[in-house]
Amino acid sequence: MNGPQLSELPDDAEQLRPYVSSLRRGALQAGELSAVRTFSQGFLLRFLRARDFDVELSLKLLLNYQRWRKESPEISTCLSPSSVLGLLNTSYHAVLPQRDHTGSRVLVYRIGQWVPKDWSAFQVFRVSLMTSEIISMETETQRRGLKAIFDLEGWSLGHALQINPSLARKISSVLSDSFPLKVRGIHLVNEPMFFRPVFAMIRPFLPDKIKQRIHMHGADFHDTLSDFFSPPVLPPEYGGEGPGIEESCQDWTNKLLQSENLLQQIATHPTGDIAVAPDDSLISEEAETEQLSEG
Ligand code: VIV
Repeated sequence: MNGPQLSELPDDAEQLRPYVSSLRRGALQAGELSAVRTFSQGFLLRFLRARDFDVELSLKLLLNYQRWRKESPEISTCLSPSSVLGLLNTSYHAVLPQRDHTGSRVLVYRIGQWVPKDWSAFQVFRVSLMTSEIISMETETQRRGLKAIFDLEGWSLGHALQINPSLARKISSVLSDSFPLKVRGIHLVNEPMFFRPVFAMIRPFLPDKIKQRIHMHGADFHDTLSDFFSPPVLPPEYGGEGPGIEESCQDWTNKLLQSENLLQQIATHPTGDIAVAPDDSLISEEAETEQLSEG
């Protein structure tokens, strides 16, 4: 039942090489990607790490990611932080400065800050996709995944009306098998009764593994959220001792704005592989060249 321990997974250049080659070969053989010459190793490693180096599952994830992008152009083709600056400036979203005790990234979404008449669900979705693209470049995040906290205080009918079955489908796909990030926890706080019908649209499409990782904390979330996150990780607004949520939102907004060019390149690239060097390049350029000439 249990997969491999993190400590047993390949880690250095020597060990990674055969996995990268084998996924690259699989991708080239897959008919759908035949137009693509090759993928960069940094890009392929995201998929391998997200699936603990199971090459077959990694290939499936890579194909799903490509399919999802194609089927969701209204979301995937415009990853411009400045185009949603008004939303970001309401302190809607932050990636917290500190990882949790397991090394996961912790993301906060304050849904109540989203005014549905000002911003479409597609624009809101794009914010998540931008953040996901950025954090999935981090080796540590590729290994340790993410946890998301959704603050649903202020959830209204106007929000609910924006979520139709097709969008619900797209939400469950990225959560399960269409984006190269391990989703290790989803925490809902302040969810009102009438969030249930929306959740009921998303839930059926989720695999059990993800369903089990969704926690509904309600309005008295302070006691239960602290079972999952230690005080230094969370902002005071969520019962912790870390920096305030507004400050973290501002910092992350700046980080997104600095990534404007990068994100636009990803959005317009046919496969999303813009071959950026990973944050801690593990395989030397030399090794990479060697691999390409392999065939
Ligand atoms: O985008 O790992 C009805 C996560 C999320 C992502 C993406 C990745 C990811 C955890 C989501 C979570 C948020 C891309 C890779 C699915 C975008 C959601 C956008 C919509 C419009 C927000 C509306 C509010 C939701 C609130 C509940 C959602 C949870 C049940 C996930």
